[in-house]
Amino acid sequence: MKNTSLFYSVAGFAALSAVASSCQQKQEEQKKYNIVYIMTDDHTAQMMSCYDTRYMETPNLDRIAADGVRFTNSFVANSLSGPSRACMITGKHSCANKFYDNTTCVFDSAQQTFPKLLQKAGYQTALVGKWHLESLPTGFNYWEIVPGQGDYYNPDFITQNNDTVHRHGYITNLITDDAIDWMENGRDKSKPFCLLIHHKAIHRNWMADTCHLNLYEDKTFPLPETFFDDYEGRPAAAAQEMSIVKDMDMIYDLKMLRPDKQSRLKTMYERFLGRMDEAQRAAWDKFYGPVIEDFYKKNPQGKELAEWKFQRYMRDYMKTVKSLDENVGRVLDYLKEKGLLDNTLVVYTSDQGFYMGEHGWFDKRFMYEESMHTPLIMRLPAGFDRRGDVTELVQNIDYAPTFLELAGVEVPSDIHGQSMLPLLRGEHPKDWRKALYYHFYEYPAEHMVKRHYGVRTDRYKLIHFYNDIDVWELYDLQNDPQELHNLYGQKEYEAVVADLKQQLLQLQEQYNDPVRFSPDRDKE
Ligand code: SGN
Ligand code: CA
Repeated sequence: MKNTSLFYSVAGFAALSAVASSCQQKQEEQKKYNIVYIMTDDHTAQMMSCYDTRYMETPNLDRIAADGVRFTNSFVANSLSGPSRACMITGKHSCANKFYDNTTCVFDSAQQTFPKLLQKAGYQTALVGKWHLESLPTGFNYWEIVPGQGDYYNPDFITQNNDTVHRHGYITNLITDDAIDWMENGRDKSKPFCLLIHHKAIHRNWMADTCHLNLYEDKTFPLPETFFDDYEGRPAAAAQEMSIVKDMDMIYDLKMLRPDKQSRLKTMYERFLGRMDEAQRAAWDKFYGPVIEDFYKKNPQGKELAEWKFQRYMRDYMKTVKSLDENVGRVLDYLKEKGLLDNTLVVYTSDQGFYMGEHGWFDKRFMYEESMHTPLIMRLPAGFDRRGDVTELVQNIDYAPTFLELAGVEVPSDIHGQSMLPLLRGEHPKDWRKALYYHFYEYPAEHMVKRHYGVRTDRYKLIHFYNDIDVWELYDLQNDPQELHNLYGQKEYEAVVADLKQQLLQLQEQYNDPVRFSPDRDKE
């Protein structure tokens, strides 16, 4: 692939000059950009004020967007943690990186990843936080990860010698401490660096830091319009088990612990509480005690209970985001204080989106908007003048080629994604993709979201649910942004469907996905 990074064009020009002195080379070396990539878990754009002002303020995240760009059409390829991380780190869809789901896969750590390629090119690479790919990280000068999903309080970390160490404190603070410590004391400062900060927050069960427990309690949020969705014409949506009303656990998710009450996930919640020290537990009980008492006294039922669950979910989620926002602020302040901001690309994203009550849900997995969409904002280094919104269709497979190109490393031809650098320079390439491919595999499994693949253009979305079902869905995102009306099978959309099926097949062929739609069977 052609190498067009800003660094390289400067370097290429310099190489043409008569004398390429060692002094010049040194200057060029210093020009190499650093990359700070912050990825949270399950943080959805609805809960970031730079995307959505209805719910909460995220001033530090907004700083990134205000000083840089906000992607308005940013999506994942497979809306689940492990698969999403594998797509991101390889720049390839699940069918190529082979990490299809969280439950059966182990990432083949011998395969090509962008940190390995950066490291080979002289970058210092580091990863801290959630990894979730089962095999140990490779391609990093430094790493420290949490086992599996990690814990909110006093968590364990796996260190590079495969030891498990126990740390005291709240997870989001600890991951940030580790990241800043590596930037300050761990790396070779004569080299450019790429640091991946992978937060555990805001994953279920949304346990806030004790200092934030009292926030947002005076706020009441309107139920999303689709909260009581009846899923008409959408059998896969009807079959899920991620409903706030039906599936949210009163004790584990909503924290209504009382000795005489039982729930499916009570033991897990008790295990989480068991990690707290006395002071943390006292602060926790001080806050939740009165909430629990009030809840069981009032004993809400039916719609009143549904509304109560939604409000508690929103508040817990927001409190957990609050820590994140503050800790992103700490990273930005560090970079600023050390004079690194001008030379560093700062990326903030999530491993996928999340439902905040839309369709009545929490969790993700579906190709429907709130889950397939993921926040993506970037603070750009000097030399990149683009500001405001980038509206092109981008996907998490694009991060790897973007970082490689930024670093002046040739992008291997087997990478599926496209470098976003032209977009960051303010260009609107004519050959930019017109359709995105999506494939979700984890079924049967928790939350019971059926297997599906599909294609999304700027206007339409076509989804095929398969395996133990054979159902197609078509949405006109312009007229039906909430995806309530499945138009598949309607005569006036036949041409649209035919066109989308062609695009779908073309993408499945391009990415060599063996599980693909069969046009011949379709004609039967
Ligand atoms: C856990 C959660 C699920 C969640 C998956 C995947 N259950 O299993 O609600 O969908 O993680 O999330 S829990 O009872 O353990 O909280 S992912 O973001 O890691 O893919
Ligand atoms: Ca996740």
